[in-house]
Amino acid sequence: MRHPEGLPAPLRALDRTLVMGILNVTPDSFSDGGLWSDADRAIARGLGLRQEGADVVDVGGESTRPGADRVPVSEELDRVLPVVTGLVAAHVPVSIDTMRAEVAAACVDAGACLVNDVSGGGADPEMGPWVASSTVPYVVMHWRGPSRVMSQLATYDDVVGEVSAELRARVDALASLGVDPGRLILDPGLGFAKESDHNWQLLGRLDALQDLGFPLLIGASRKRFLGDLLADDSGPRPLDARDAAGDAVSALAAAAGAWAVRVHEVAASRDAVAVGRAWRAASGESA
Ligand code: PMM
Repeated sequence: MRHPEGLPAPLRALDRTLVMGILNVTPDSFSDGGLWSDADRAIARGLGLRQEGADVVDVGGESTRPGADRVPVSEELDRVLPVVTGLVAAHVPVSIDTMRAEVAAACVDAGACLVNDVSGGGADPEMGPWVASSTVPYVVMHWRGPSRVMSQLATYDDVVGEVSAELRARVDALASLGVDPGRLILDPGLGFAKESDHNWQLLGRLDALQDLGFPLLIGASRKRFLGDLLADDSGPRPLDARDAAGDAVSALAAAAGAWAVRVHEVAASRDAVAVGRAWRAASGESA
């Protein structure tokens, strides 16, 4: 497995797709909003995710569900910092899911080992320069605009070509600020300014995204396109009944050579990743 520069040694030693467990410390995230908004409960949940087999726990303090408004930076910090600190103290590898340089810096100072930015540096002009000054890996997710307006931005002639070109442009912008491209991870941003069909086209062409030459992170867990896929007469499949479909995506992403999957339910995704890895190895590809 090709890992990004700056990843802690115990994670670099893993020769498989990593599993990132999701911990949203928000009152309003679409899938787990409100469940872990108290710091002690959030820390307990993070420890639980680690025990289930999460390689990294991704802590986020701002909902990105379609239509969501931004929260003030002080509130985001109040939500995430105690949780990051508590998990780091318990030796859990932590990633911070934020679009703000100030939050990224505070959490990395507190011991977070990775920054996951759904805006790929597009939301905060301070983020790129901060990333250049830091040493941790940085996730550049494909993003076209804030959650409040993103569903209006889901127009593509060639979604795979356009997402690839827009990710490439973000990488070039970061490199021009002095960021070492070896520290970057790319993510197609499933569900972010994407309709269901756009997400499937991106998943079906992970090879094209791999050709960009960076480790890939895939976040499909519990998203609306899985609910739409499994819809029946009563409507889309509810959030809490989408995990088997998410596990299938984890297996297929690992078989395609993804660097990591970002999931709500960790144990089954660990198994799914093991299946994908064996499948890939049997086809003659390295992990
Ligand atoms: N999705 C969400 C939040 N953060 N980060 C990355 N890198 N990729 C994603 O697909 C992604 C993300 C929204 O989903 P959630 O509410 O289930 O956390």
